[in-house]
Amino acid sequence: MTITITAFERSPDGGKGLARDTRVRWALEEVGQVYQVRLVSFRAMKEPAHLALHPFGQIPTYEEGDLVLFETGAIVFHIAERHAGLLPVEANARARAVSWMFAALNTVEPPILELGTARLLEGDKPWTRQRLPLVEERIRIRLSQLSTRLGDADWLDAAFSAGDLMMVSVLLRLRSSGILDEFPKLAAYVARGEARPAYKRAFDAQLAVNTGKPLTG
Ligand code: GTB
Repeated sequence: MTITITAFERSPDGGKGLARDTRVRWALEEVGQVYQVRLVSFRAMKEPAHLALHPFGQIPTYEEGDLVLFETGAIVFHIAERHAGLLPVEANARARAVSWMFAALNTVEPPILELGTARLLEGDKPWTRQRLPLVEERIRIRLSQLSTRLGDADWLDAAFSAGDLMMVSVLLRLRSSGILDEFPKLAAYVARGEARPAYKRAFDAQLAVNTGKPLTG
């Protein structure tokens, strides 16, 4: 069955791979699923046709036959459940990998998103100078805990899983802040994720959309 996802017609990051379609592309590449992409403008996202797919008028969405999904957590979980390669077969290891997916989205990503909000949307507010260090400190606490747990391992729980895919995707949002580099084990962990051939294919595909340059090779 054809899989179609939606992505920004032009991502505000110009193709740095930070928009959330990249993590869905990455999951599809990891499991070897071919997919199509429908590009949507900011205006089209708020129109009825797209709102029927995504109640909050956002990207990405995922369509497969009569199944329509939104929320990258649900989409990546669906892909991982249906295809081999992103979740361990052993039941307990599988449950732990799912825990890491939730941890990425519910525990690590929120303070990282707060930093983006504080800088981009509230940067001109008089209280931002006082607030920023508090937000950054909350991120450092989480990264310190995560780094301790990761230790010298390559991945969070033995083999690479959808939990790592989600965690690396979330941490990538931090790179431009410099905070990630304060945690060398996590910076190396993210680099390992980015070095995966499936990630590179996903990244190149979104870059091609955002630079208008066709994929080669
Ligand atoms: N919780 C949802 C999920 O995980 O699927 C969040 C989806 C979401 O935030 N989508 C964003 C969106 O559609 C795009 S990814 N925004 C448009 C809107 O809400 O009107 C967030 C994003 C956007 C841009 C950058 N960037 O340029 O760096 C990074 C991340």
